[in-house]
Amino acid sequence: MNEAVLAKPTVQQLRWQDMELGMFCHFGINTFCDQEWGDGTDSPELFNPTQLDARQWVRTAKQAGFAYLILTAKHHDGFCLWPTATTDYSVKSSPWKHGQGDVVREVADACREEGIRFGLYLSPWDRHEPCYPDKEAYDDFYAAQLTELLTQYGPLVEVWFDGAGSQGREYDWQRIMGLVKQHQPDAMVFNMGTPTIRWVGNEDGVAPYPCWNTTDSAKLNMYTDETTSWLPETPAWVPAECDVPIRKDRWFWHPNDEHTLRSLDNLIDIYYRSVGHGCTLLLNVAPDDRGLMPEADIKRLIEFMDEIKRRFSNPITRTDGAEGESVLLSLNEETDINHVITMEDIAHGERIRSYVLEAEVQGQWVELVTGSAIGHKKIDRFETVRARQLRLRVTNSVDTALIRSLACYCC
Ligand code: FUL
Repeated sequence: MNEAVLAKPTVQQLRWQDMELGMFCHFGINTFCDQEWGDGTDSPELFNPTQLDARQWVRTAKQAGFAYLILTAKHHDGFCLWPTATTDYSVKSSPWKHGQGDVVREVADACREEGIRFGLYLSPWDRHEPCYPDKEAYDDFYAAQLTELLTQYGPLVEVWFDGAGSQGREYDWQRIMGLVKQHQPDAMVFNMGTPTIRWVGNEDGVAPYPCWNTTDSAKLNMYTDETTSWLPETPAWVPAECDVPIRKDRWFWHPNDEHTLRSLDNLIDIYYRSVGHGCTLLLNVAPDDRGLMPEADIKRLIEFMDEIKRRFSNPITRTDGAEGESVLLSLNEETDINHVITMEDIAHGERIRSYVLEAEVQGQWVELVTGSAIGHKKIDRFETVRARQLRLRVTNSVDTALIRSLACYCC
């Protein structure tokens, strides 16, 4: 294989992969009904957050170090968080702000003000809409909803297409993709149609290793054969996004449910197995029925991200932009190390197919770790060694290995 045939990311995909961390916000009629999947019959009267503050959501995301935020504009129950012209089943029919409010607008504005990229989730499966069983009528309905979202809320970083509930159902993906291309050409497309990013295959927030970025390996790395529904124009480079809720199995907020909050250790493990495997982590933190991020979730989230910053903000030493089969990192004096973070320059594809990390300990080179994919990022951890030098040796690559950075840490 050579450079010419190697799959490569687009500029938009590269930018997206660099973000590494996104916050998912599931909010809607379910928030007021203590449920995950509304059947579309809950009254809009129930939607009444008394203190909704989108800035508090976005500030939380920013403080934690997230680069983007994705909001459920419509979940499977069909209730719309924006005053759509397509249905009355929306905020328009709710007591919140006397039917004059628009949650999508408030979150979009807050994201813009705080410098967080904004994305939207629009469930294809709609359990409320009476025309849903009529394929053509619903395709029109869905296209109209999507057009509103793509044209009225500024630049979107990602459009999230959820496959749940749609098994065996065909939507007009050609048309849907056409709308995204027309109105938001830079937005990532999650999972369906001609995706530019793919579901990692589970809702635990963890990627298998290796998790190559290419479509031809996606099947091997996913637990489903989802790729079969992709359109033929799907690009060869389709990086994975790892979505997971901070409260186990709870995408929406539920009362008296703090015990489901994931532990700090669990979240750190998720980080190692998502970002640390070269993927993007999309962590769901759900606003409660006041319309605020719950204090307990914020506390856990900040604890989590503070710990990640503590571990990885200050490398002992680091080198950028190296090339070739061997990269040496001198530590000047004997130093304890137990983590190495390696990034490949993926603009040119995933050239590295296997590598070994070695440390010079008391004059001897000892093997620390062997691996295959590096891709956007690989975090390796190992028993602490007191080393003078660190060496990355690329044992197999399809072209000259390009190392964006190599850094070591002691955490
Ligand atoms: C799933 C949905 O069914 C869940 O409710 C949630 O939205 C999750 C992100 O995707 O497929």
